[in-house]
Amino acid sequence: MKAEEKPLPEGSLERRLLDALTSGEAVRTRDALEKFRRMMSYYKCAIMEVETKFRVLDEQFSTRHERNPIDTIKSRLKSPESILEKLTRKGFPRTFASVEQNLTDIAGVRVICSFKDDIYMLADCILKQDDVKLITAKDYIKNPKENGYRSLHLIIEIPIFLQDEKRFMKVEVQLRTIAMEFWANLEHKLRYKKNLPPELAAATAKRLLSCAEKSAQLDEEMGQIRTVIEGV
Ligand code: 0O2
Repeated sequence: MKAEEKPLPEGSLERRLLDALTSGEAVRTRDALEKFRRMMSYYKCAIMEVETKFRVLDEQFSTRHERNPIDTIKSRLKSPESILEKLTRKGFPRTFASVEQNLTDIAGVRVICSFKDDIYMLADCILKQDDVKLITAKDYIKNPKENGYRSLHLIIEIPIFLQDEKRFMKVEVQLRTIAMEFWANLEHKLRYKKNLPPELAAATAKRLLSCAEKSAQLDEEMGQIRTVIEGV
């Protein structure tokens, strides 16, 4: 025999939870969460597409020229907190449409190469592909940031093919050498050290700038040595 269902006592935690979950606001929250998950999954698919493009190029170079231009590929989806922080900081509306229109770095793919020349060679190969559209390019290798930061940044748009639709997604591609990655990771740590005394922060930034320059010289020289070795 089915036990008779007792109504939850007014004001009890269970009752309040049930009311909250069935309220209009909760339904809106659930819908928004579902929409957010779907949007992020499209960006995840875009990351997969871009990673594959780079892996295919690396594989082809490995068989054709017996070398791998890519050392590592690192990818990330921007966190919900960073998305909200960036929308607020830039004064954009905090809506789904605004994320897709205004933010170009929800999906990020970082391609790390041993040699600087391979960065430009890979960027060229990717941009020649007929399903890749270049939105913007920032060459922080030819024009390093004041703090010494170097990398080639491309914002590209690529199609992803879903069950019943094709969507165009933007992906930020950062191409850099192992030395540039090493430097950027250390500099990133400095940026988030908020309790560093100002004099020490300034001195460290100066040392980092000097390291960036030495590191760029090392990249240059290693590239020249490779050209000599491969030319023999
Ligand atoms: P995360 O966690 O890596 O995503 P904006 O993104 O609006 O602040 P902008 O001009 O759109 O700036 O982008 P920009 O300058 O092309 O660079 C964006 C990303 O490049 C950063 O993302 C970093 O990953 C990297 N980057 C740029 N400048 C520096 C730098 O001086 N030092 C280091 N370590 N990384 C840098 P996020 O969103 O800051 O972080």
